[in-house]
Amino acid sequence: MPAEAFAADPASNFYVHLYPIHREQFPDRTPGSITVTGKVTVNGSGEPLPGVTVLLKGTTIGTATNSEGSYSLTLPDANGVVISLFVQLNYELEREILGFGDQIKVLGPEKLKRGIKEALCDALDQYNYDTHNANLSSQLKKLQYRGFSILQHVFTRKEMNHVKTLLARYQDQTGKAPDKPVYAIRNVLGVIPGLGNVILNQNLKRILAAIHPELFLTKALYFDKPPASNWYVTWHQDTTISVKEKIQTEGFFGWTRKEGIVGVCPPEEFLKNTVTVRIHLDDTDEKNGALQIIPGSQNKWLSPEEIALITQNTLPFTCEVGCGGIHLMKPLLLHSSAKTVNQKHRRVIHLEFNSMDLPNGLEWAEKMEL
Ligand SMILES: O=C(O)CCC(=O)C(=O)O
Repeated sequence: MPAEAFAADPASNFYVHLYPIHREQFPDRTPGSITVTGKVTVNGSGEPLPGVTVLLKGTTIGTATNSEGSYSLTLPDANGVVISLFVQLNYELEREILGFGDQIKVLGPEKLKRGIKEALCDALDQYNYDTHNANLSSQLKKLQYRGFSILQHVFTRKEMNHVKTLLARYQDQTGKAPDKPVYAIRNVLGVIPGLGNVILNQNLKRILAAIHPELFLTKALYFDKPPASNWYVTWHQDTTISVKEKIQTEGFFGWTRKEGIVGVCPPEEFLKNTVTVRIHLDDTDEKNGALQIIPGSQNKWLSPEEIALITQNTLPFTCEVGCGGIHLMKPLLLHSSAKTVNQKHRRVIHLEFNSMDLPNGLEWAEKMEL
């Protein structure tokens, strides 16, 4: 997809607009093809611009606008297509009407560039999500058999910026000194109103429903590794859940209370039923503390000796995830992470989901239905 999605050269009045087109914008398409329609007008007058060439990028498939400035182009349907619109007439193109299927957008001149950019970014993010995650069921099989799966582009840049703004505002309001930046926030959806609406987006809900239709949220944490509060964790499995109150119950042990949150190790079946979703707010790789994991180690609770034996004899996998991507993981998967070494943030929202009710009056601390 082109970064130079909108380019205009005022000297020659030569305009090139490239639009990524997303399949789902064409609900009525016949399988195997997309019909793209549109209209080009001049000088904001509504006067049609005939004879404008509309081409499928990189091909000779194209057409020209008719006497009413309209065009209709049937294109082969891959995961999406890019079209180029060439206007080589000696007019100032102030207004245009773009038609994607039945959807018509009218963009005024002052908003033209911003509007196109935003529409492009959203369409591009959705296009990227679709192309990277076309085969969701095989990605979810990986979660089952290898204990993890990485899905890129689940969130748009706009959504990620929104999340970062909410987090920064929270940090300002809670008065954390800049030299002691926040490295963790417990119950993050509870303490930052509005955050849940952004992160439980349609893409994530669809993924969760495909894993299990009755999943609900049980825990939400925020982690960063800011240079001034950098940290690491050694190899471990996640073996605790958070509950509202301590009630002694058979099979539940290792009770703790941290910042008012009660933690406990539940029977293994609850951990096996848990799905962890780590939403990455920054591009993450081994230089800024990406999670290391041992694929396939998620099937049983391991003793310290077993953990040492496995981690000393297995090459770990580094979970590189882009901003807006998610890392799905089973909590018993062995994982560790190093300090950042490049001064870059590594912000992650860590969510846990489950579909099982707790016994004996115990309640999930942060339960939220989807
Ligand atoms: O985010 C990390 O680097 C590690 C977090 C972790 O170990 C955990 O959630 O158990």
